[in-house]
Amino acid sequence: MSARIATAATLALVVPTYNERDRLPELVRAIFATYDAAGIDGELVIVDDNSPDGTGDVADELARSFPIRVVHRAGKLGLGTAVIEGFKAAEAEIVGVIDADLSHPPALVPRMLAALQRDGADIVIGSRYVSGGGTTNWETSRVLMSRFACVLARGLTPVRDATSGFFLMRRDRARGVTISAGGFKICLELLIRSEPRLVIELPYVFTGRTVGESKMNWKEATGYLQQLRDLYAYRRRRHLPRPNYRAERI
Ligand SMILES: Nc1nc2c(ncn2[C@@H]2O[C@H](COP(=O)(O)OP(=O)(O)OP(=O)(O)O)[C@@H](O)[C@H]2O)c(=O)[nH]1
Ligand SMILES: [Mg+2]
Repeated sequence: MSARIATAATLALVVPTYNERDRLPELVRAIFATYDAAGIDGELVIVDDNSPDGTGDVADELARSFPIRVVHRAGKLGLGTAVIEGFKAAEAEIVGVIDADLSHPPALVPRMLAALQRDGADIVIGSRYVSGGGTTNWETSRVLMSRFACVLARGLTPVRDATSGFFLMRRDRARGVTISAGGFKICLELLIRSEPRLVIELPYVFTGRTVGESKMNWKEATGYLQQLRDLYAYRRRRHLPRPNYRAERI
């Protein structure tokens, strides 16, 4: 019997899903088309929380045609822990997160990967709030809330879009990071607790969800305030220096 030596992929994108059955196939096709076009040896990890709409079955079906690992969790355990579980299930040394609702353009991923590999960044963030970035199809109230959330985080990090759900990082930096109970904004959590030396933001235009239900509610908002309180305390306790930081133009 001949042994096949499997080499780990370069990049693993994690897609956390909860009731995203209708959008997932399009996202998966777009991600692998981007990998192909850019020559990226990439994999995909879908972490589904037993979505009532059957997203988990759709993911299993897609895994027959694409190099996808599917992690099935018993119930809705939250976005933050889904991302951390996805990172653990990945083999690649560079990991990232992209939402399933087509809000984030996979076409930015090759640029993000280059910023990690070429420039030695520890975290690269797809950013709505640096020059060249923006939002479309998002109600003004959501934009204002999102901007306010980012302003509240400015005492923790120089990053303009610290609540972004679209980022890449080195997996070894995420290892051992324990996220706090209210850690819904996983990017912010990792930006502080993984203690990066260099963070880069790249602009993109976010598209508000066109299908499905928004999960934004008061519970999320108060959870975010708790998360901020924990992170400010953590940063003070650890006397963390601010990382080197730059925003790039596309
Ligand atoms: N596995 C898992 N995924 C989740 C959970 N909550 C949200 N997600 C997924 O995480 C991503 C981001 O969630 P969204 O609901 O789009 O959050 P948002 O962008 O802040 O708000 P809306 O787009 O307005 O709903 C999506 O791919 C969701 O399907 C969860 O509890 N578990
Ligand atoms: Mg969304």
